[in-house]
Amino acid sequence: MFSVTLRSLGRQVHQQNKSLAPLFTYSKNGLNTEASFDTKPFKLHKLEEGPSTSVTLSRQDALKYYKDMQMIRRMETAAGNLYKEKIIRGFCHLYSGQVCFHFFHFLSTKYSIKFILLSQEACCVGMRASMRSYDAVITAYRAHGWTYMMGVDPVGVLAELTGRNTGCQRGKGGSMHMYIKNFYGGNGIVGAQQPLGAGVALALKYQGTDGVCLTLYGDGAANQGQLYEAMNIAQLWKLPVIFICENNGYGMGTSVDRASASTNYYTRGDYVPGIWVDGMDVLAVREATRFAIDHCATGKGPMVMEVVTYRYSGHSMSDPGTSYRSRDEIQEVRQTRDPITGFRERLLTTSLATAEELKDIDQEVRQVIEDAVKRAKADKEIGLEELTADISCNPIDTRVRGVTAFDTLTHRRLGPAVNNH
Ligand SMILES: Cc1ncc(C[n+]2csc(CCOP(=O)(O)OP(=O)(O)O)c2C)c(N)n1
Ligand SMILES: [Mg+2]
Repeated sequence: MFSVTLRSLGRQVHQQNKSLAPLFTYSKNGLNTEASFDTKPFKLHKLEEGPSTSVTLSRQDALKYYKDMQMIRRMETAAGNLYKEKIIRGFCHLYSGQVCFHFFHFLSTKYSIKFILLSQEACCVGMRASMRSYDAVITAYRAHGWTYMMGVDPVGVLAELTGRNTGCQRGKGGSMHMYIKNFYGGNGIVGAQQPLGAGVALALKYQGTDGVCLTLYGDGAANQGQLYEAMNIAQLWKLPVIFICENNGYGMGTSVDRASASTNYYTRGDYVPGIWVDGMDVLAVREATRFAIDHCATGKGPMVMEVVTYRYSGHSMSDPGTSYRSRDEIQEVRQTRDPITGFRERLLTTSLATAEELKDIDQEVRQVIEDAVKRAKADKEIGLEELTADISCNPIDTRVRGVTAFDTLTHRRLGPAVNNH
């Protein structure tokens, strides 16, 4: 039932990665300062030239990407455990390999609605590596990894999930509603962020910057009409937006082959140029993103990027993810395409890092996440008076409906507005 397309693509990627001979430069201590790799070829739609398939990686960047991917995976594992302990309530979609937890925290502490997300670390780490400080991002509900990559530390993410005042939204947003400067969040309605991303791109253009908005959505959301409305206006107005389809093979329990008349998502913008990218290779994602940003920032209009990845877990915490695909399929991806294992092997075979160094990073990451979990459990929740604060940037009405229309609460501004255009 699983996407035959994805499975065969996965095998091709694996075979090609194995046969690609890296080039490297030795430094004195026997470790390389830099190495070059070939990525799997990008597939192009309405483009004469694509990103370079020959990529260079510095040792410094290599260690950073490795650490970031491990941090996201451990953070998501910790979120999964906190959810199982019932300390995180509500929605939770993980992004590890691609995992994501959504959850509406404060108002849903009494309900145990389960959700999870899975294995897509290379996607956000690779994209972030090519972004400039003023580029923007908006994504769907698998937002934890992106929140971290845009500058929130693991305490800010995990404490948000447990609804504490040290969470990045002071515990009022939860899994699907995390934000920081230039990050327009987690959005829980499938497809809703696609026109919003075009709007953010319009704002960037209107303000006279050459900033680009990375607008992410899943393969399931790629069948939503509003995506095509957004693409139409983006092409007409040459908006600097990259429509990024994270194709993880499934929308909830439905495989791409069952849901989409065309699974070539990179071509589905029709008149919008597109690129197909191996989303399990952080370097391929980095190069493709650099290319797409350059395209959009130079006034050529939008671009579509299909990033092929996978989710190990079910859709959410309540989905074991085994009724619509086989355990063998998941195992095969873990063994042949895992973004972290594959990258680790590359670093070791090219002597960009030693096994000891990577072990030290693993240990450091483990400690950071352990400490963040302690904080996420121990920190305080906000008081009731803050529950209705900071809802609007410039509130017209200072009274907010409470449990009933007759039981109102006061709206106050406590903190500065973020992303206030
Ligand atoms: C408008 C809307 N319809 C349905 C849902 C329920 N729903 C939540 S996630 C999801 C599947 C989305 O799949 P995909 O876009 O591939 O994202 P992934 O979970 O694979 O990251 C659906 C149907 C929703 N949240 N919003
Ligand atoms: Mg999907």
